[in-house]
Amino acid sequence: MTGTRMTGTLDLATLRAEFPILAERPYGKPLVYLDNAATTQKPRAVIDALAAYYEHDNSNVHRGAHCLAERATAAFEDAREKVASLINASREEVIWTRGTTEAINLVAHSYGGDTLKPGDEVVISSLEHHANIVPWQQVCARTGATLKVIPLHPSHNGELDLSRLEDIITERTRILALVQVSNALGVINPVAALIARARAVGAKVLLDGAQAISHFPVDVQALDCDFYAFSAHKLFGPTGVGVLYGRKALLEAMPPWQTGGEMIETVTFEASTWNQLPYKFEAGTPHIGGVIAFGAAIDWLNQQDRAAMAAHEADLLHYATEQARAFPGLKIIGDAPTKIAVLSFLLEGSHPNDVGTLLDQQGVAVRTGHHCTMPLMNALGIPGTVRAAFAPYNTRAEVDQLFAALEKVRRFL
Ligand code: C6P
Repeated sequence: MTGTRMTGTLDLATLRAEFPILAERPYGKPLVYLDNAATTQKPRAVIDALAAYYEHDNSNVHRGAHCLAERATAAFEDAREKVASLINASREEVIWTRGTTEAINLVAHSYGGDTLKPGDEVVISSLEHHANIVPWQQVCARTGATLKVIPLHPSHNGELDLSRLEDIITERTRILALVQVSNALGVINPVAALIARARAVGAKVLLDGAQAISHFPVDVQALDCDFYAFSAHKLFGPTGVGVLYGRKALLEAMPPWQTGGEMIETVTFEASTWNQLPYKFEAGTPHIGGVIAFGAAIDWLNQQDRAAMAAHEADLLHYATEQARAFPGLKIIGDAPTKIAVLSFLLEGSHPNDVGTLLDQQGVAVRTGHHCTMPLMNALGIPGTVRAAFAPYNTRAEVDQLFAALEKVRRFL
């Protein structure tokens, strides 16, 4: 098959065949899907698991006195166990949310809202997605705490400037909320050094793992973080499902965030008491089918050779970066040495949105704009970028198609 080949133990033709959407032909052209940092495509196993839940088991969880409810509850809780073992946590430490955004809001409003005081500081970085900025702004405004930002390295290659870290993360720092991998540029942050500094001053650490989780194994114990947030839809699972990992002792001490059914132990008109973990943080009916299908995504992932996938992604990044460097008028934004397979760039004299539209017309799907990182774009002094984000099912032939399409864009613009 054109554009597919074996890389290491990765059989790309077989892998691609598992993703039905890759056979789509937008505008009659073969789909070249390079918007994987926004959401990955779903393998057949995940699509089938979602349909099977609605066809065979559809029921509410934890409350029905019937067989369907038991099956749905068992599959729902099974998925929690799968996440727990994926990230090396215990099941009570895995809270279902709607996504990374909701997971971070939970920590900001529950932990931050309950513990921050005037004089306290929350530290984030210049690379953060809005989801890891706005909740902290809100909670700082409410509690009187101050938000501080680790700046970009002056080279503007997308790395952080750690030269003044000891002045930024200080005895007053209560929370370090940090993106593990930048969605806009693909840069991998040196989280171990940053977490070590946070630990030295007694601060708690939240990692935004939205982009990291799909590119390398995550072990929350080895990372030594207190909270870890990610979304199922960036890890081959459905939208509307996310995970908050929290250290058990912290989750136990935190007040509930959203309240209502399921998260209570007892309710009277005067007062209520809370359910045990993890249910204390899971008010209302969750996205049951989505959670179960995410369990199928983890099963699918566990059957893959993740090392071969990572090697293939590294090859795609290297191959794409070489072509980008040779391409007239193309400037890579965030050309740092440690990156996931994301190529963010600008074409001289063209607005990223125009480039995106013209690529789309040739079947090449990328994301353009500020990537929900407006402060980062401001710091770099640019309106946005064109972002090609690769997944294991992408091929070198697709990289060639991207650059062939870009050549047409360059001539046109
Ligand atoms: N980034 C992108 O195209 P949600 O929307 O809750 O699933 O994830 C939010 C989020 C938080 N942090 C990071 C680092 C992210 O990359 C994202 C989502 C997508 O880059 C959509 S904006």
